Amino acid sequence: MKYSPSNKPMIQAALGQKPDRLPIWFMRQAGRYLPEYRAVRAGVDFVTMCKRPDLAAEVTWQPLRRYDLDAAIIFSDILIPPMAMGQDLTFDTGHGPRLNAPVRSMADVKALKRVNAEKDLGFVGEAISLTKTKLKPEQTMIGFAGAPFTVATYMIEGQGSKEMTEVKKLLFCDRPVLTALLDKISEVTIDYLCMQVKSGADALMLFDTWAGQVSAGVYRDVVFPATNRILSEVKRITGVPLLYFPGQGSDRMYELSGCAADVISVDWRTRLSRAGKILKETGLDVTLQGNLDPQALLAPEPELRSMVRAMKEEGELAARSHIFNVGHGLLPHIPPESLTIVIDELRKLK
Ligand code: 1CP
Repeated sequence: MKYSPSNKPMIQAALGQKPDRLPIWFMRQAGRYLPEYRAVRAGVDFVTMCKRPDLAAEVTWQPLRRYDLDAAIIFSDILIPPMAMGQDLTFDTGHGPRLNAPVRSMADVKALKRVNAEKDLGFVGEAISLTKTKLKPEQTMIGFAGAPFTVATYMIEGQGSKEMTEVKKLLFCDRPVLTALLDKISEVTIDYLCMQVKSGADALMLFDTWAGQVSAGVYRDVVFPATNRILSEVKRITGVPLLYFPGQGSDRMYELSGCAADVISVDWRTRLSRAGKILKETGLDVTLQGNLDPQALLAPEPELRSMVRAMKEEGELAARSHIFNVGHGLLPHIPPESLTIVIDELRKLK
């Protein structure tokens, strides 16, 4: 069957149309809160799961078997491209991701491998093609990557970091190294995202989880240009709808003028109505995605239903269109039944 973008509520909403029903998906909808994910993960390390299209597709499908969702997001990680650039990626239990050989000098940036997206990251494309074979025509296949600054924080620190001291050292004492790294990541990411579209991705999301760690001025001068270069290029080449998550807080919303994304994903700290207002003042007519606090999924059913109803009402007024989501990724301790309740409430409303 031929996919027609106009049949997909999520694509319609992303482009500012009003679909027949509110599109729903959840960031990190594949993951440890699902027993069936933990069962697959028990036998395999995380990187192997990402590299094997059969396993990546299987865990991507898992939430779609349980829930009435409008989108699948390919199971992978924002740190897969740095691996192709030559850093070893490991996930030790109890720790987050680790990348060896941190990038901290111009020589380190120059030593990074040139990446051929089809050859070196083709397993992600294969996982996307395979996943799509079992999606309904109205469901959207989302591909993704990390935005350059967020990916760079891991490449520089070698792991997740609260203070980001090594990143800040480059930012304030050796900025050409940081910008050279951002350029390199951007080039790889453009090819990587285009390859995902060739493999079947209907929409793409760029995650800038750590964009809130710099001042507004640094964001505007250093972080955003690298991000927006990717968004503009990928838009020009592929034309698919683009979603951007600028991390936590509302301040970044003021800095997005000229942003080439179709959808801004809002974290739960900012009201959708306020995000919409700021973005309009910035000159952006975009769709909003979000923004339930993932911990709200712990709430008793009546409270959860009422929060979700209020969010839908707010989303309808906040922007040209709304895609329901959490404000950040689902957490491992979330009861899977809570998602059923959220979806049931939203579908009852329309
Ligand atoms: O132990 C496990 O099974 C690993 C847990 C896990 C999962 C399920 C990690 C480790 N990554 C993922 C998948 C993942 N990561 C997806 C898949 C699709 C889905 O949403 O269902 C996506 C989109 C990501 C993106 C990602 N990885 C981001 C950006 C979005 C966000 O949530 O902020 C970031 C910052 C990462 C790095 C990462 N990978 C994994 C962890 C625990 C982390 C965060 C580490 C840190 O806090 O620094």
